[in-house]
Amino acid sequence: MSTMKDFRRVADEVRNWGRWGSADELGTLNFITADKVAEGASLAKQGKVFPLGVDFGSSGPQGAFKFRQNPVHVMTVDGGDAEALVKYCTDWDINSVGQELSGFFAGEDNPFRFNDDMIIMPLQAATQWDALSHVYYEDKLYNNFPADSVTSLGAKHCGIDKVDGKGITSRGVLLDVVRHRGAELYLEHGQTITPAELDDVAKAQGVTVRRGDVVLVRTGWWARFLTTGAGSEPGAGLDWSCASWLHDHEVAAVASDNLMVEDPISAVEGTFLPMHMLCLRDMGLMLGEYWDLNALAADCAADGIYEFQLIAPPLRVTGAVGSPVNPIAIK
Ligand code: UVW
Repeated sequence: MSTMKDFRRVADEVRNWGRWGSADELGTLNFITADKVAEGASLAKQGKVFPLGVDFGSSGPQGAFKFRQNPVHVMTVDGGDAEALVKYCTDWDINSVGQELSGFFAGEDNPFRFNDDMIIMPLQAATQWDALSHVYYEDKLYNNFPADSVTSLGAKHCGIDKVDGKGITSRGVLLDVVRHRGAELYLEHGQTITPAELDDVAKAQGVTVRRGDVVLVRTGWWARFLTTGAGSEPGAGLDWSCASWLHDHEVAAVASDNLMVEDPISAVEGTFLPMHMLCLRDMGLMLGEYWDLNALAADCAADGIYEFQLIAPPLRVTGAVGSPVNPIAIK
């Protein structure tokens, strides 16, 4: 078990505050230069597309942890309303310009009908990016911004809306730890992934992790969830020391198919999610969770190509500390 003293030493080593200026809110996304974007795009050679997002619905992985629920999807207009709209819409002031357009929505001689819906959900409910403002400690966010600048109005600094200019698109690299270990479906809890193993997997796959890459680590958690529906199973994740590996490789962002990227049971005595603290607050490195890497992994194993163009733009939710995303890998 590591101590908070070990943690603080690593935090001092990996901290990127000031590296891209005192106003920077992009963190390691700064490693994604124009050349890097072009390098990523050059990897889309075969026209194969892999959507990496999971379903946003009532059968998602949330619920076990009381502060997060699965998405609630509600129809606000559906086929059941069609008759009522025809019958009553001329009496309803259903648009801001009033009667003039109400016949547009429905009418006995007008065939036009429509459906509308809305969704209520935590932004962290399914496939997501953690913004840099998601996790902090000792009253500081990334780049020395005060933690109390995240208020009930949202994140003034390091919100997910701040990274919009980056796309996010780069070279993606899959590190398939499940396949490397010869596991059937997934890694059991306790089988933590170390920095040395990340190097071994990359070497065995014949791929090099370079500056500005988005690294995807497959643990099999999502495949396991699809068979059990157990959203609270910890599964395996990265050991907290992988923060130094990500720092040394100048990775732009990291994502995984599990619920927290890192091992949910902390190996640093007296704290929780130490890698979150190091990545989000000290390094300024975004974390992606609940990414479905199964189809991509099967294809990489088949053709031996573990690099691809990755396109994963978050929603521009003003001041949000995270965002749903539907990432796409293209080979
Ligand atoms: C927490 O559980 C706080 O964070 P995440 O969703 O990033 O795992």
